[in-house]
Amino acid sequence: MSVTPSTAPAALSDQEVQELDAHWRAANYLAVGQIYLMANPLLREPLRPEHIKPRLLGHWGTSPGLNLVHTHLNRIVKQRDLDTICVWGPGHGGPAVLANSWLEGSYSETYPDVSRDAEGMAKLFRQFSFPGGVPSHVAPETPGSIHEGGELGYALSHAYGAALDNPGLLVACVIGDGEAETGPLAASWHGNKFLDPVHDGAVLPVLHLNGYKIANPTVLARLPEDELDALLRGYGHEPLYVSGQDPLAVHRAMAAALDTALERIAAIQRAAREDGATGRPAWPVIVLRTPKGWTGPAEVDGVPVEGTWRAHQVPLDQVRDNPDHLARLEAWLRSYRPEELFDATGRPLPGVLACVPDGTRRLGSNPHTNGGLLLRDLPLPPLEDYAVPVDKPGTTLHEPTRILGDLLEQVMADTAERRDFRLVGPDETASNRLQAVYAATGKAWQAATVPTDEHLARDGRVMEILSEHTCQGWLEGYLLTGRHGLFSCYEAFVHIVDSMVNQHIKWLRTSRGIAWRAPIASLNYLLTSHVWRQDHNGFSHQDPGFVDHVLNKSPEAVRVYFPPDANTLLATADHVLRSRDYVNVVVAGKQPCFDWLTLDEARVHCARGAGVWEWAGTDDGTREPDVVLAAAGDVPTQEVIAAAGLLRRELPDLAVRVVNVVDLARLMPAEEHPHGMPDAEFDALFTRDRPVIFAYHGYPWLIHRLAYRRAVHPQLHVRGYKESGTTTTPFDMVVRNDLDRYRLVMDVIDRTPGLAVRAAAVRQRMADQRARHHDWIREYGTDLPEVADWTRGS
Ligand SMILES: Cc1ncc(C[n+]2csc(CCOP(=O)(O)OP(=O)(O)O)c2C)c(N)n1
Ligand SMILES: [Mg+2]
Repeated sequence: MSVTPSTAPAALSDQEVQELDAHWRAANYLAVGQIYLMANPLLREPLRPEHIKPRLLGHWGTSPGLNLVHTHLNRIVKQRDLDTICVWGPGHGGPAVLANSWLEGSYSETYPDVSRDAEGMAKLFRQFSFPGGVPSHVAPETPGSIHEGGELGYALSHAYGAALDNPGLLVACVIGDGEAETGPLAASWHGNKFLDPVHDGAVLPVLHLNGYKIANPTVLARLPEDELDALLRGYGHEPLYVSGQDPLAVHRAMAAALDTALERIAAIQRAAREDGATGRPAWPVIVLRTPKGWTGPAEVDGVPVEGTWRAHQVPLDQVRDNPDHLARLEAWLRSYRPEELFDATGRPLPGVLACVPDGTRRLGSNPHTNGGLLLRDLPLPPLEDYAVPVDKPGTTLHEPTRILGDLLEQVMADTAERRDFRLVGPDETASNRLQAVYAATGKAWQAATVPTDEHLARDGRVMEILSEHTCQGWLEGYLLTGRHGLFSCYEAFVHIVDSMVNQHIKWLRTSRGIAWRAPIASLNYLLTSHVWRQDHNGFSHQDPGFVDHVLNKSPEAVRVYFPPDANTLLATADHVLRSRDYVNVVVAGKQPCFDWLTLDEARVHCARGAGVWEWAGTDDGTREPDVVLAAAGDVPTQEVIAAAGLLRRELPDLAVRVVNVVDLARLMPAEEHPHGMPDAEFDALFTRDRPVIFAYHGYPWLIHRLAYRRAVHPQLHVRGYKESGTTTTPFDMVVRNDLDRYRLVMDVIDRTPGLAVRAAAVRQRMADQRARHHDWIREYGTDLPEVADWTRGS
């Protein structure tokens, strides 16, 4: 099969082509200037070594392609008055996006000291990748960006997230051909099976086939054309090809491709919105095949550079010391004919700016890229409508996530018109017991359906794809453009997005320091189907380490919650869904769990983040407790309460304080985390010197890490998951990891001074119980009746 360009040349006048080319040359000039120059920005005098930055940093190779896309997006945005943003996958091409932002004036409006004249150009150049300046990548500091592009792979899922529920928005998305090799990017092509042409905007991918990554060719660039074409069509796209290296011909081809793409998009949207078409449309994708480092030095020191992998970063790297490199840089810069692009004061000439749209239509000024400006508070129903009654703690059971599902159903119903809340997850919404939401909205789906399917809907706002990366990327794109959402995930598999969440936390951390970036809704995780209750799946599904991972990150942007029952989960959810600029990790089980707190108690407990549960202990406040039993997590809470009950019965004169921690960061020092407890408060709660037996949901080391500075730390003994997992009974999981009530009682006896001898018989009974448990489950396959039927008070 032969692939012919599927676009007709646009009827551009020669003047239009010249103006587009002038804009592109100006952007290229500014990109090169940022990489190399710290003085003499307009080359008003011959280039000398002292004009050159001492450290040459940045990425040239992708920049001419990005500049081409930006120039041509300007044209169609202006011509068609489009509401458009662009996600720059090769975000390492920061010089290109900054250059365009400066040209269109967005940059100087955002940063007035970098004015659109010679003085501002000098600053623009100098600040790039310079100490105290701006990052070399597209970053939160870059006007018009929602995507860092440092860690490759997330461009297209971000673009889809931005387009969801933004029916008037066009989201262009440049995908590096290297980036296209990543797993996350490969999965995200399928976003087009979820995008509703009626309620969502359009995504226009531009596959940037410059042929190379850092040091290698790219897979897609070396496929025979018909194979690439088949691949993209297989992804459900209609490819439009632009290729060449003659700038004026490429301008014409690119303009034609964009015109065609926009016409196709308009036709798809019209068919769906006006004619009720329900087929899955083949959305256009532009394949842009131009040389890497196009217009840069063709060869350097005798080796080819332009159009090869050598163009990736800085093509001439000894400019200060090597006169030949210096002369070639000057020739390279002058090849853009800056005197035709900028006036005597350094301002871009009118012809250069002819394609640039105005005001908020400019890509660097579109409010969708500063989503907090558009954010509205989420309507959250009164928690009283969902709370479970608790007459006596530990006597009734509910599935916490199911209760939360009822609340989320209402949130979905209340946002049916405004469409600014999405629930994402890798195929686990129902498994995680949140299926009540389906009563209010369906699962987004544009592909084929069969009669046995359930809850699939073209306009659904639950997003389920078995790609945690894609879920994460969609949600990030959605939040960054000013909406709300929740990601529900199996606890063990959320690790798949470790690296993505790193980047999002970095983004939030940096954005907090940028005055013009308005706060956005937090990224909320509900981690369920957790380590302690993997009844179906066992060891492969057991890993509570995501919390360890996120707590390494900027503390000001991370919150971790362990609500121990249904009402505390409601109070926590209410809190996180109202919060801004955080990554909130909420870990809660889906299995029946004892109700400990009424809604009012849950609210104050969550507000405190950690507190004494007086009713559970024997610490009557008349003297210091002999021992503290602490818990974080639903299963550890149950074991601690059961252990406290055993101690009350077996050692009634022992003063046991029961502490529950719902907000893990409270354990951190106040100087290290905004939620951290001052020492005085911590010492009062946990004592300075009594044994503290801490039953924790995850890996025990984390609690030591968080509490190592506290006075009581030498007395702190943490029980948690120690990688002993399998498919077994719920109680056996805690026994295997020494987190069970009997082991906790033994810990108390072992660590409380004076108890070892006095309570030797009690300790022995506890050990015997563990032995009985061992034999019982092997004989009957279920937990001991006194464990399985345990309630507080029994
Ligand atoms: C996930 C990830 N892996 C590796 C890198 C290191 N890296 C930076 S740029 C690059 C090559 C990118 O090639 P491509 O996507 O084709 O971009 P372009 O050619 O437009 O520069 C690589 C591997 C990265 N940034 N992210
Ligand atoms: Mg490339």
